[in-house]
Amino acid sequence: MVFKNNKNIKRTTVYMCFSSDFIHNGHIEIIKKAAELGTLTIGVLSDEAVASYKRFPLVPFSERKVIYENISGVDRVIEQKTLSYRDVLRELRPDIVVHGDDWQSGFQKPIRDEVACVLAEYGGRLVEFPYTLNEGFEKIEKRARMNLGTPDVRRGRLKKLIDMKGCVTAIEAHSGITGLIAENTTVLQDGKTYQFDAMWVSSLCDSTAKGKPDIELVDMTSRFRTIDDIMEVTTKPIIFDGDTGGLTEHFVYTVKSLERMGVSMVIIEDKTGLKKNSLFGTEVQQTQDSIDNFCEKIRAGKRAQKTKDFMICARIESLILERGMEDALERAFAFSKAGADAIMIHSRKKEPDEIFEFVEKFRIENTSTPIVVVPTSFNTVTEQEFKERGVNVVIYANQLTRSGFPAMQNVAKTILTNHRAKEADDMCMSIKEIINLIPEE
Ligand code: SPV
Ligand code: MG
Repeated sequence: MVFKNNKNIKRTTVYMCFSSDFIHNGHIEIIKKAAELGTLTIGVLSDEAVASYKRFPLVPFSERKVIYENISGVDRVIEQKTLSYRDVLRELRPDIVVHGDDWQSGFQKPIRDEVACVLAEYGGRLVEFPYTLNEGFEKIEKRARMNLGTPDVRRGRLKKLIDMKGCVTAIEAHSGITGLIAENTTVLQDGKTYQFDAMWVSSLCDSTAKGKPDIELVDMTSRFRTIDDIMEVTTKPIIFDGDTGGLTEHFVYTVKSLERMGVSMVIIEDKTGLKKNSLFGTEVQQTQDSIDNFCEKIRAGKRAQKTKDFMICARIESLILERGMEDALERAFAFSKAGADAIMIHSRKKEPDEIFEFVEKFRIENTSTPIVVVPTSFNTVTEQEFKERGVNVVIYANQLTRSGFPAMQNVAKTILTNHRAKEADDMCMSIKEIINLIPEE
């Protein structure tokens, strides 16, 4: 008997998810096998999910989607917005989920376990095929990472990330090793992966690492050396703390050098004369620059840069120096008019109220210039709340230095107290761990 109308025959439905921006024969093989099991839907991980899971995608979602749509055996392609399959599976209820068996251990194991639980809710099945390591693919992946670290590619990525995510995070780095922490630390929570988006080369931490006060004493050549150490081992965008920017005549050279190196943003603060750290507030003598002078510095910096990607952020110290909200806002509008690509508003109050008030009032007149905050004092606010209020960059400016230093001091004291190192051993990484921490190429 021939079925003329087979609309009512339900085919087995199959689901797979991909994050890769390159396709190799291993992918094609597993897609072929999955398609043999039923009607195959491919989930392509969104750009934001890929960026926070492994690295910034070199091929955007729209193009990755087209690639998968054109592979034979694929029925349709959808966007999967998180590393977690939960929402997609509850919506599509595929009979089968296909994956390589490599996720049975390691970072993706919780994702796999969740898939198994959700499938169990409605009687779905997990089919795993042996994972094949593809050396060619590994090489391409390595090259992609190297590409992300080159000056032109790295520089432009901060702007792209702000556009993509609305609000990005940066953590301080003052050496190769702190750069690696900023680069590689990943947390998997509720089916989502979290990483820092960028690095902050803080004047406070760069100076502290060199045992010097944060008063623009560490010269630019030395600060650039720190950037270079970090850049050599990382790929994430860099935001540079340019202090006051120095003399306008000097600042233009700083802009050119930073841009050439592949730094994404320099933040300069509207102070003049001997700069002290902002967290001293009014306890020390600090002088705010005039609006006119600082606008001229911004304009000169913008004229000096060569690319569209490099950003100059104007940092306003009015709240730190207790000059009032009106002064802070007047400066913010003047500085953005002078060409500043972003505005940083700083405060040393524990309560975030004055920061929130500033953001709200600034956003009434200016909805597009990114706002940067450094919540060292007002540290109870979550990134989500900052984002909802209109903040675009959240910088964790000094936490690695503040945590590393006491840990080292404690070990030094323990050795001195015991006249040997045994008692300090539990406070230390093992020799094996430290040797393997940084793999040789
Ligand atoms: C830095 O990290 O050097 C800064 C931020 O400029 S703050 O220390 O809060 O002034
Ligand atoms: Mg600083």
